[in-house]
Amino acid sequence: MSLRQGTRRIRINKAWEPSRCLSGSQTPRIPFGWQECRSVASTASAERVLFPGALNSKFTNTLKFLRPSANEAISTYRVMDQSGAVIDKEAGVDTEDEEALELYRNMVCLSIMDLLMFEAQRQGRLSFYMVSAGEEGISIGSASVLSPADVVFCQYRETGVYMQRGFTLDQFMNQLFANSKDIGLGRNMPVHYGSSELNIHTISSTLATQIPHAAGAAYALKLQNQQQPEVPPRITVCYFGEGAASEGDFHAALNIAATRQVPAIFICRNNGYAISTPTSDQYRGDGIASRGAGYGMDTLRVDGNDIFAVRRATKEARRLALENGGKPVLIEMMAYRVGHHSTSDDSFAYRQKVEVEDWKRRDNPLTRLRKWLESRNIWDEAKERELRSRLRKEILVAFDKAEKEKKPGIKHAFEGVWEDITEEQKMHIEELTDILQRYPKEYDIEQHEGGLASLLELVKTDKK
Ligand SMILES: Cc1ncc(C[n+]2csc(CCOP(=O)(O)OP(=O)(O)O)c2C)c(N)n1
Ligand SMILES: [Mg+2]
Repeated sequence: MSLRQGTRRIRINKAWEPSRCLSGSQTPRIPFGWQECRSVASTASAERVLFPGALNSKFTNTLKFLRPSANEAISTYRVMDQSGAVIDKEAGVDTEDEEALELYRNMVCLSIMDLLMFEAQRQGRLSFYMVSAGEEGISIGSASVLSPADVVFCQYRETGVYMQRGFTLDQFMNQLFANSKDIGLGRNMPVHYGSSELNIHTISSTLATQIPHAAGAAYALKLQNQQQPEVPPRITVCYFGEGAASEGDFHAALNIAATRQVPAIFICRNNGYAISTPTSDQYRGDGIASRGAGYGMDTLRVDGNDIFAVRRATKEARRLALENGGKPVLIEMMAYRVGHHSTSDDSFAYRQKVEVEDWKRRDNPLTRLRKWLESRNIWDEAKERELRSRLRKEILVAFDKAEKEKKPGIKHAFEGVWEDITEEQKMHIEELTDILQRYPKEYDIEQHEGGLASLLELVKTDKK
């Protein structure tokens, strides 16, 4: 099988060659990669279905519907139990003590930042915020085993991915305050971070749009990986919630990723809720993992409170995603959304407080890792107190600095889409200048870098 690219033909995957596929006269070889077959011919005596749409299915005269509710639910992969004890001592945790300590520090940092930012929003100092409580292990654990060159697409509850990849406290705070130092120039709402330097696409509020983007980017990477064999191959990693998986975009993306066999990991954070909608109202099947199997993908369900399981699963998924030139993998990470959906939500309007308290007490990615660290005698209460107090200070220093920065120049509202300012934009700039000058009390333009001059300069410097 080959793809046309200009006049060159690029070899994709040996297993796709029609000569290696079934023909009616051959005895089907199972488990041959039947999904990859392209040409088949049926014979009168065939014992298996050879319609092009469902290859290699045995004929049966038993009338029996598939009944998923009668099956055992898909198992959930774990490395350590709730008390932090490793289940398979021989397999261990694949993590050195020093690395486990770093992961723990990042998880604690994220949880403290979340608490402080949530409070800051309540004080009216930030306009909006979303916490990751209960899901710190998923974002930090999975990001910790990726290559920095892998291309990441997030939803919005993956602040830990940014933190693990090196987004600094200053960068978080500058984005949250939409100040002049924000990489996004204050154009996005809080927590919708982005970093080309860290290979993470900017977050978009519109649910699930990142999933087809990730499938498309993975297809581009598949071609790049083949064209540049001297460069280490890359994959895309796409995060989304189980609620986003109800969007059509999810299905379209997984299907195209599967049919094109692209190197991608789709990580679903199943935290039980899509704002106020519980999973019981979102789907009737066995979570999101059952859908991966439906699209013909390698799929795994993982205990998201177990950072070692998250890491091992993601590492193996990355290896699989690069097998035979590429294939998509789905991981469903199970969690519980401990916090409210966002600062605009009061979750006790639709769930019992006791349910949340129970989850906080019963299981948590931070306490599990802490128990493991303590069992190895590399962590204790004194270290915990010192770490928390140091991180709290560091976060507050970055917060104060960012709060004092000026807002981005108003000109940025007009830049970045067209190469030159258009005639229509010039009209808008004139109208805006007029309004800002007429209502100085309502619009404090001096808090924006360059004040009104930044806007006027935009029209003046435009050559056309
Ligand atoms: C296309 C679209 N529809 C609806 C919304 C409103 N909305 C924002 S977040 C959300 C819930 C998403 O839930 P999930 O994907 O499970 O992620 P979680 O918040 O649980 O992390 C909804 C419905 C939106 N942003 N975009
Ligand atoms: Mg959810």
